[in-house]
Formats: sequence, C-alpha cells, structure tokens
Amino acid sequence: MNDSMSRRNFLVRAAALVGGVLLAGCDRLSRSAWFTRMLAVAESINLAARNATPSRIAMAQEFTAADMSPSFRSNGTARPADPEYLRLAAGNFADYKLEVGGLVQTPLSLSLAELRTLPDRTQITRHDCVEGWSAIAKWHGARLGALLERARPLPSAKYVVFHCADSLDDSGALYYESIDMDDAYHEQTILAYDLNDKVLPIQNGAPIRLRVERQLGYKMAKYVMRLELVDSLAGIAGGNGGYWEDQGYQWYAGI
Ligand SMILES: Nc1nc2c(c(=O)[nH]1)N[C@H]1C(S)=C(S)[C@@H](COP(=O)(O)O)O[C@H]1N2
Ligand SMILES: [Mo]
Repeated sequence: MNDSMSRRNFLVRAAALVGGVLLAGCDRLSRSAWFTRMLAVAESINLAARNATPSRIAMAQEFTAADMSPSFRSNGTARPADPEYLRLAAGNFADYKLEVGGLVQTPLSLSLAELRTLPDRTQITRHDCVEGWSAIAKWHGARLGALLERARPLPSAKYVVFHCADSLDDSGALYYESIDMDDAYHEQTILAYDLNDKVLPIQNGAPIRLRVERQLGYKMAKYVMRLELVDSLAGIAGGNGGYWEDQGYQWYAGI
C-alpha cells in the first residue's frame, strides 16, 4: 500500500470515528449546533483528503544554496560511446537538435539556443539513487510543460518517452525512460541544461537531462535526444517504459 492510500484509509477511519462521536453527543447539542459542527468537520476532512490524495501536483522538497552537496557525482553512463553523440559534443552541441514527435500536432526540432528561450525553472532538489546515495544540487532548465504546449500533444497521448544517446550494455539497447502526462506538466519537471550554475557537463547528461523531482534517480534520463509521445509503452524496447524497468525496476519510482 502506498502512502497516499494509507493516508486515505486513515482519513476514512477518522471520518467514521468523528461521525460516531458526534452522533453519540448529538442529544446534548442543539440541532443547529450539531449541523454547524458537522459541516466544519466535513470541510476539514475534505481539505485533508484533497491535500493527501491526488498527490500528483504535490511539490518535491526544495532546498537552499547552503544545503547543496559539494559536488554532484556521475552514475551509470559518464560518457556515451555513440560516434554521432561524440561529434555533437566535440562541437559544444551547436548542431544538437532535440526532436519531439509521436502523438503531437506540431513535431518540433529544437536547438539548445531555442530550448534556452522556453519558460524555465531553477530548483535545488535532492536526487536519490536506488544504489544508496543522494545529493542536493541546483538544476536549471526548460519546463517540459511549456515545450509540450508548443508541440500540442494529441488527446490520445498518455506518456512522454525520453530516448537517450547511450547504452549501458553489450546488447546496444539505448537508455530510455518515460513519464505520464501528470508528471510531464508538473511545475518541477524540466529538461535541465545547467547544473550548479554551470553548463551541464557530459558526465551528468549534456546537453540536456530530465529532472522529474518526485521520482528516483534512474527516471532522470541523461543525454536526451528525442521525445516521443505515445499512448502505450508496450511497443518500446522491453515494453516496461524504461531501461531499468525492463530489468525489473518499478515504472513509477515515487520517493
Ligand atoms: N541516459 C542515461 N540516463 C541515466 C543513467 C544512465 O546510465 N544513462 N543513469 C540513471 C541513474 S541510475 C541515475 S542515479 C542518474 C545519475 O545521474 P548523474 O550521472 O547525473 O549522477 O541518472 C539516471 N539517468
Ligand atoms: Mo540511480
């Protein structure tokens, strides 16, 4: 059972309890006092339920500059081996284009300069890797929601898939990840091009990497080359929505 479910159950039980207590005390209260009290209780339970449940708009914790880790390590691929990626890197990604396609009305092909003109966000957040390390860093990038508004997803689009330039194994299978539209439009979901006030280095995913702050590190695709909007994850690679998901990790890696 996840957190919001157990909280919801708690609220349901709390509501039953409060209701019972009120009914027991009912004869000692005037009719109108009982009614007013009941409305206030219902209202507060409602508010609590709203805060506790669709947690899809809840914000990940943000920190201050004083909390920042001295450095942000690299994990997984530190430098893609793909010749085309290395050619782009050698030219400081001047020729890089982020392709946006699939279930969109307006496919896009955006240079880094164009990505830097999109509505942006800066956030100091904690990255948690399943391998047992965390680090707090400052990320700056284009809001994915703003980019999607330009591409105009079709109503059938359910997921954004991030296709990366690197491969972690001999099979040559490329790293990829996916998130749903709630996370895609979330205020803190960005395509980061700066880390700790400097241009994102190759070891951390240059030229752009995803930040989806309420999930674990492996969701934060580095070396993003192409976004694909899809209505199902079934047809992509192993069909589980990500490189690590295809090895058995959870697709929704909530923290
Ligand atoms: N393309 C790509 N993205 C990736 C990985 C990777 O190997 N390749 N590793 C993931 C994992 S497990 C983590 S914890 C973070 C590490 O990000 P960092 O190298 O900036 O520390 O990136 C994630 N995104
Ligand atoms: Mo990780």
